Amino acid sequence: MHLGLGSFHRSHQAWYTAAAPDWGIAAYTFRNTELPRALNAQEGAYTLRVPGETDAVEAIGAISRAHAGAEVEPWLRDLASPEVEVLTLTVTEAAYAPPEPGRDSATARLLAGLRGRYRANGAPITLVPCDNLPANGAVLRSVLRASASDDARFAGWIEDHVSIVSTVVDRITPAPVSGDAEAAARLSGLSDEAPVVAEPFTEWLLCGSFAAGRPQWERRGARFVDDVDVYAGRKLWFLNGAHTLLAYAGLARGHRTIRDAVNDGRLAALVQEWWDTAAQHLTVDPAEIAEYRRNLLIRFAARGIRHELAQIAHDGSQKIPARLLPVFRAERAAGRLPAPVVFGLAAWLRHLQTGQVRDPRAEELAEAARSTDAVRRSLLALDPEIGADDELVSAVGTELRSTTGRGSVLMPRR
Ligand code: CS2
Repeated sequence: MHLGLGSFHRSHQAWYTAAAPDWGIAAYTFRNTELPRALNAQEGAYTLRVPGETDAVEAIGAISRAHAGAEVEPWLRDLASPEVEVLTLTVTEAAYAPPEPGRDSATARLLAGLRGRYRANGAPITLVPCDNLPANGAVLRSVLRASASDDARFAGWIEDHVSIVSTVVDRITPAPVSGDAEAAARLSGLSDEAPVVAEPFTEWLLCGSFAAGRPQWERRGARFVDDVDVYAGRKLWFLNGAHTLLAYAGLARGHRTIRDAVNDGRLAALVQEWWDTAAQHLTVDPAEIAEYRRNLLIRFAARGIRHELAQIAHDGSQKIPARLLPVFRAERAAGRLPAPVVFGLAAWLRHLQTGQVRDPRAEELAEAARSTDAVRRSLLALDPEIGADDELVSAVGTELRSTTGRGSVLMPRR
């Protein structure tokens, strides 16, 4: 089963599962989108187009059926079935929080589903969180622990029968744009109402044990490793951190896509400075980091991948803590104030001030950004420790106000 049916699931986990014989995916989204209907009309199949030298199109048949948000019954039935041995999740960073009473959420449904399984037969199952959070398995484990703590037996069953695997996932997969279906049809001859476009690069690292069976994802190069933390740092800081910087600074400078932003010399320099800073806190062979950085520049500038900055700018309050703040803390501990983070936070605040913000904490953040002590309040809302750092607060304020020097990066291009 999968929870969080969208383009990324279909370019990543479903693509890996497609090579595993005997496995199929019951895919769920909690949004009531058209996507499940479109997919079911095609028996779950869809095309994945990978622009590149060959512009390859592949038909993927891993999804057996798809369900929209309102379909709670099949969700509970599937999750109670011992035939289901693995549940992968792509629910966004914001979803990893204990459920609030009476509110529907990914964790509320997950908990309801697991409770149903526990009562029905208690068959073991493995959860595979695939969101961009460090130690995503440990985070999900603590959310489940906190949520099930009122029922000791159920909590005990979770400990003994629910494995949680930590992962690092990677494949740049922009939201669909008009023209995708035509392009897929032209190249493949297949008509597809739900096409996906993704870059050629893909990576999946998994760490932990499986309580029951699992698809042979390694057939397509997934790697089972003893420790994912260092890979998580590499991915979240270097790729996602650069994405976040490019998104906020790029929007301020009038760009629309990652490709445009990274082709802007000033922003490219900012990204390099960020990578130099982050590299000091990662215990990875410098040659490997250099290679990773070179590849990222190629991936960001790839033709045929229209990755909108506005999409990446969503949910900043949930993304910045995983992408920029660990390096910030390490730099602070070494007695330094890292300029790229100061700059990134200023660019994020500038973005909040535009009012065009999609974020689970949008209201609170917009309010903070309007107040007289806007910088401190916004940073406090992001993270209390960050907001209490006077030197940072003052540097971010200066950056926001300045129209020369580094601050001019926030100015629209002429
Ligand atoms: C992006 C990611 O939208 C975002 O915030 O940074 O979705 C990114 O494209 C993926 O993590 C790449 O693997």
